[in-house]
Amino acid sequence: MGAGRFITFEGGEGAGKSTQVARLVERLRAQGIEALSTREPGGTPNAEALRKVLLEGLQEPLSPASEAMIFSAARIDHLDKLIRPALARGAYVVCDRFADSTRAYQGGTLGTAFIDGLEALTVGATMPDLTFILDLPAEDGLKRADLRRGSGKVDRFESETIEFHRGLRTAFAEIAKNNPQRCIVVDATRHIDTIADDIWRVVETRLLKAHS
Ligand code: T5A
Repeated sequence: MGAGRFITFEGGEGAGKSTQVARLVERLRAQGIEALSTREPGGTPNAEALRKVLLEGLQEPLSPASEAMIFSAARIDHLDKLIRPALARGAYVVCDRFADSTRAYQGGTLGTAFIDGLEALTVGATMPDLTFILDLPAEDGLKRADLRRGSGKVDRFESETIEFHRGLRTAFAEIAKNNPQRCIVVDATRHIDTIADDIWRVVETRLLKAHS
C-alpha cells in the first residue's frame, strides 16, 4: 500500500499527450502493474461536468481567476475520488494534464503568487513523481489538433491567438527549468514510437528500477 506513482503529461495543444498516456499505460500494464489513465479537466463524473463548462458551456467568458478556481475545483474532486485512492493502493496514475497546465494557461494573467497559493491549497503534497513536458512549436501542435478534430468545433483554448499558444511553450519551459527533478522535456516533433521509447526508458530508470 502507498507505493503508487503519479506521472503527468503536459504541453500545448496537440502535443501528443493523450497518445503518449495511452502508450505508457499499455506498457506498464504489460509489466503486470496496475496503471490508470486519466485526464484533466476531468477524470471523475463531477470533474467531467466541470470540463464541459470550462471548454464549451459558457454564456459569456469567465474572469481568469474564476476559470482557475473551476479548474482547481475539478482537480480537488479528481484528487479526492480517483488519484489519491489509486496511489494509496499502489497503482500508477498517468494523467493527461495537471496543475502545471493551470500555471501555464492561467498563470500568465494571474501571476505566480496567485498560482502558488491555489496550487498549495488544491494539490498539497500530491505533486507528480514525474512530469513529461511534450515540447513542439505551437503552430505544429495546433495543426495536429486541427487534423484530429476534423469538422468538430474548436474549444475555449484552441481558439486563443497564436501568441497565447507560443507563450504556453515558454511557460512550460520555465516550469521545467524550475522543477528539474520532476520535469523531463521531450522533443515531441519526432515519431510517436521514438517518443514512447524515450518516455519508457525514463520511467524504467526513474521509477521501476529505482523502486524494485
Ligand atoms: N487547461 C487544462 C487549462 O487551461 N488549465 C488547466 O488547469 C487544465 C488542466 C483541455 C484544455 O484545457 C486547458 C488546456 C486545454 O486547452 P483538451 O481537449 O484535453 O483540453 O486539450 P489537449 O490536452 O490539448 O488535448 P489534445 O487532444 O488537443 O492534444 P494532445 O492530447 O496533446 O494530443 P493527441 O495525443 O490527442 O494528438 C493530437 C493528434 O496528433 C497526432 C495524434 O494521432 C492526433 O491525431 N499525433 C502525432 N502526429 C505526429 N507525430 C506525433 N509524434 C504525434 N503524436 C500525436
